Amino acid sequence: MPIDWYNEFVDQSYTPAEDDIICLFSCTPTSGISMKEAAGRVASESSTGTWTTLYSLPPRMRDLQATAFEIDGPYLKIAYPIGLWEEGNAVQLLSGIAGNIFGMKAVDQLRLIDATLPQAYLRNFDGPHFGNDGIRKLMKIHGRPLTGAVPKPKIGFSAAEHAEIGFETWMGGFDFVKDDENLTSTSFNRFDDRVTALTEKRDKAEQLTGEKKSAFINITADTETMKQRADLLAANGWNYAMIDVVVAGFAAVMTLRDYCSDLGLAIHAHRAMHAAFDRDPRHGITMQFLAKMMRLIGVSQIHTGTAVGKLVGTTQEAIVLADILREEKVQAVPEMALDQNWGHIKSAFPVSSGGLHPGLVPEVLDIYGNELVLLVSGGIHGHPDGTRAGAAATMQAIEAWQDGLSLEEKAQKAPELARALEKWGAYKPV
Ligand code: CAP
Ligand code: MG
Repeated sequence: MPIDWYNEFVDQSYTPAEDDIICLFSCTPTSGISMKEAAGRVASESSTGTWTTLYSLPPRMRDLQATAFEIDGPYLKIAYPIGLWEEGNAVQLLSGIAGNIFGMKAVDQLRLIDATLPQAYLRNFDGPHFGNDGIRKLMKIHGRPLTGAVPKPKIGFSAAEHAEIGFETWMGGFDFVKDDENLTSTSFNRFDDRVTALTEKRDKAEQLTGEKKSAFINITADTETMKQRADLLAANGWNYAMIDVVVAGFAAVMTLRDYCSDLGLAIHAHRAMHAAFDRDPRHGITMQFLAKMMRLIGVSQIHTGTAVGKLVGTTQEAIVLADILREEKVQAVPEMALDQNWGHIKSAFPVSSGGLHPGLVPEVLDIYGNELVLLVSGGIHGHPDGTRAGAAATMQAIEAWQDGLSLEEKAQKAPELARALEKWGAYKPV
C-alpha cells in the first residue's frame, strides 16, 4: 500500500503562475533520500501535505499544493499558490515556508534563501511609512549617509551619562544617537528618564548646531509596553523608535509598524539574534530573506553588516541586502536572491555597523554608496580626543570619500581624522 504522498508535490514541467510565491532553498537531503524526494517533502510540509496518504482529500485541495518545479544541484525552487496565504499576515507565511521544514528528518540541512513576493501578496502590506526620501526630508539630510553612534560601553550608563555622550555625538556632527540592543529600561537607566534626558540634550544640540538631531531609542519589550514607549517618544518630538525586531518577533513588529506610523515614528530595526539562524551557510534562513520580510512589514531601516568590521557578513551579501532594501525592482543574484518587484512598497535604509572607525569609512561607502545609515560607535568614543572629535573625524572621512580624496590627504587639513588614523589606521577588528 502506498504511504508517502510526497511525489505529487514535484513537477519539473510546472510553470509558476504570476501570483505564486516562489521560494529558493538550498537542501542537503539525509543519506538515502534523493533530492527529488527531499524537494517533495519540503513542498509538502510547507503547504498542504503530511507524511502519509489520507483517507479523505477533496479534489480542490490540489489547487493549494505547493510544487517543487526546479532542482539544480543543491538548489530548489518551490511555487506556492497565493490562496494558501492569509492576506496581510506575514507571520503565517513564515509558519509555512520557514516552519516545520527545517526540522524534517528527511533533510540534513535546509536553507531558505529568498522568496519572490508577487503583487497579489504585497497588496495587503503597507511597508515602511516614510521611505528613504521621506526620511531624508524629515531629517533634512541630502547627498550623504545618515550617521549615528551608540554610547559605549553598550549598557551601564545612567540616563544622564548616556544623554551627555549623546550630546557629544550630536555636537561632533552626527545625526543620530542610538541605544544599544540590550539597553531598554533597566534599574540604572529607565526608559522614561533616558527619553527626558535625551530630549533636553537634543534640543540644546539642535539650537547650537542649527541641524536636525534625532535618536534610535530602544522600545523593545512586550507589545503593550512598546506602544506606551512609542507614545512617549512621539510626545517628546522624536521621529524614530528602535526595536530589536528578531527577538521582539514579527507579529509585534507588525503591530508596532502601524502604531508608530500613526505617531509619525520611523522604525530602526536592530537584528540581534539573526546570526543564530542565518550564519550557517547551508541551514536556516538568510539575512536576505529577513531583510525582505522586514521591509515588507514596514521597518524603515535594518542592520545589514559592514563586511570590513567586527561581525560576520561578506561584501557581496551587503550589496545584495542593500538592493533588497533600497530598490524598487531587485534583480536576481544566482544562489543569493530572486527577482523582486516591490511595487507600492517604499524603500528602507541598510544600516552598516559593528567595529567601524574613520579609517574604514571609505571601504564601507565603496560598498553602500551614500544611501545608508552609518553607525560608528566604539570608533568614535575610542578617539584619543573623545567622542566629539571621533564623530568629527568620521564626518571628515565621509567628506574625503565624497571628494575623491584619500584619508591621508584629507587628514592634512582635518586634525580629528589625523588623530583617528594615528590610532587605528585601517585596522580591521575581529
Ligand atoms: C556596534 C553595535 C551593534 C552591532 C550589531 C554592537 O557597536 O552597537 O549592535 O553593529 O551588529 O553592539 O556591536 P560598535 P550588526 O560600532 O562599537 O562595534 O550591525 O551586524 O547587526
Ligand atoms: Mg550594539
